[in-house]
Amino acid sequence: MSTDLDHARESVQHLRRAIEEHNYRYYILDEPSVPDAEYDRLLRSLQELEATYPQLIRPDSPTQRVGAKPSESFVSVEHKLPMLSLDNAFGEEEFSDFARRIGDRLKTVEAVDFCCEPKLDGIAISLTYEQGLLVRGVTRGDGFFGEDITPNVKTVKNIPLRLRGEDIPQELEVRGEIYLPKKAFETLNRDAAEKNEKVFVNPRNAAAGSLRQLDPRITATRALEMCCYSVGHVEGKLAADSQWQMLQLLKTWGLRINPLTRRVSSVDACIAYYQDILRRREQLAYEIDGVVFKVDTFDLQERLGFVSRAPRWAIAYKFPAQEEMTVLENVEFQVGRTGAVTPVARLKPVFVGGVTVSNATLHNMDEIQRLDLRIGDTVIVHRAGDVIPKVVKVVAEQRPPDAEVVQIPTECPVCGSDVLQLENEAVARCSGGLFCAAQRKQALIHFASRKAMDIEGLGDKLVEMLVDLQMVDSPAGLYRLTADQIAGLERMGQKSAANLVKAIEDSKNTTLARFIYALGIREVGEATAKTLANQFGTLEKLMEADLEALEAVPDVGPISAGHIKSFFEQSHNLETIQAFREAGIQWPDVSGQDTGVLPLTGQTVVVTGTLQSMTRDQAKEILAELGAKVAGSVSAKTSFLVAGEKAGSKLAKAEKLGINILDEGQLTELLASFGHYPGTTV
Ligand code: 9MJ
Repeated sequence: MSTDLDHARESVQHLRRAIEEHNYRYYILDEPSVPDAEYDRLLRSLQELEATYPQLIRPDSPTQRVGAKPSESFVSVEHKLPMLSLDNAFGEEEFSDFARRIGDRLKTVEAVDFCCEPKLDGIAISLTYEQGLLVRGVTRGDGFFGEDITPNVKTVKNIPLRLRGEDIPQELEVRGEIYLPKKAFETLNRDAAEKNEKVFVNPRNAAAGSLRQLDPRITATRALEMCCYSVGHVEGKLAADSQWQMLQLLKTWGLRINPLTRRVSSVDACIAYYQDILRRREQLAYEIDGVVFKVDTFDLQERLGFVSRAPRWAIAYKFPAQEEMTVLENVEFQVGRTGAVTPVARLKPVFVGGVTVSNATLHNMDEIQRLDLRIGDTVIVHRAGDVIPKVVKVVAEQRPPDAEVVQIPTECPVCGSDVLQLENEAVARCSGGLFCAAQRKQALIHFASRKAMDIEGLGDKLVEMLVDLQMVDSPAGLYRLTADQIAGLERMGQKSAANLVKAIEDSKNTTLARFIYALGIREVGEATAKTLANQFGTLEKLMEADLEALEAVPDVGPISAGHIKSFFEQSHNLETIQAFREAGIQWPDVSGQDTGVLPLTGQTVVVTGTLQSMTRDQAKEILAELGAKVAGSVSAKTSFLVAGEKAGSKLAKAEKLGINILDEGQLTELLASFGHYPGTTV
């Protein structure tokens, strides 16, 4: 008869095999097949079983070492002091347990200061400086032996080859994390995808892959950075009594430490720090997966000591995982405004990045092929901040035998028209045009949107109803709706119906730029619509423009020029425009078009912060209509920045680049000099 112990032994063996396999994929192949959260769960289950049944612990259990064996391509070096790992806390309760344990051991938490550091998600590295000179860079490896990657480490630009400053110990081992900033990761992957080379699943794997290059010239092309957070073996005197002092010392020697490091003196302040860093996570230039709290003073650290492989005086308080595993239950196809047929993943609901996710974007069929995705597959879903969740990887070894290949439909799932894929285009499109209810709905939603005709109260749900009930078949049809018709709809009363009819009526007085944007011409966004309105001045001139004239417009390339021209060549579009005119849509002609020079032509402007006399969008609109190019971010090309209250990073960047900055008063003066006063429109 099998006992609990037998059962536990079996589970332990199973977990060890799985963890060893993940270690190999992660450390040796740089290609993990499961998300970190899943790996952490496996390791935890094993730790818990071994804690309950200590007789099952073996010296080679994954719980008994820090990582996997170093690769054989580099020389293995023994760390003079082992590079230990940190215990993790998942959730506030586990963090409070950690703080309580410290209090119990020291008989107080009142007098304990904590050093708080963001937990970088990179590769742990040890640097050895002799007489201030960098002599060695070694990976953590299994914590006891690592790989000597000195030539690669020397290519990391923010690692000093020689330390500066005073009182440097004759031998100093500094530890920290080498990582690839998010932007550099995206660029690296984009370039790799263009060349059909392997893309990395996340910045940490990209950093690992970059450091693992046998040819340091390749490593040198990767924009790696290092941030330091501790010292290892030291010969000579280290003039610091605490983690905080030590970090300041490292900084004076020219080593980078994290500028978000803080020292606090209560457990509540630690929790506030965690929450603050969690809030800023998305804005940081690099990935972090939690924060680390360390008892600050070295004498208290010594009193607390270590348990097996981790210090008792430190903890990594992890953020909710941004990657999780789930099952792809189906792939459905959605039809967008321009007919683009986009695959959407329907997932078994999974909690990731702080919310339950059941849909994820798949972009296009190329993406499905690149991922080799089949229905029934176990997949890794990534969700960061407010961005749409994304399927990043298939867990190939968990593919069921009946997993189904995804086929793009040959007919539109909404209207049944042919789905066509043009050469050189990644997306397939429904050829139904406004015959397709999906495209009609999206065209209406776009037409009514705030930056287009701005019809307040005409939301997505209402548009769906109007199209489904065949009350409106094109944007021009909106202008024929009566209050009685609308009042008959679900959840619509006489009052809201009357309001909507008024909003539709009010939208008839618009601007040329809004009208051009509302037409929904491919590749013509809000900014291009404004430029076109400014350049051509009247709709007639725009409709007559040939490719050459269109391409002469700033920001209009050959592709958008082609879309604009063909839009105005299609008879159904001309009929629609005629219908709008007949419905009474009108706008004033744009002045100044004859010379093509408006007061702010040639100037690139950025608007940031909160303005009092107008919204940011209104400010942008007026600036654009005065000829300025309104950009989203500050660069050396920015002519001036308009900074309202609570301006943040854009203001800081403009100051750094020495760019002209206008406050709201100066903006109002500038606009007034061109005849614009708050509350008026162009
Ligand atoms: C990271 N990953 O940012 C430690 N870490 O301290 C920080 N890691 C650490 N500290 C002792 N900030 C062992 C690991």
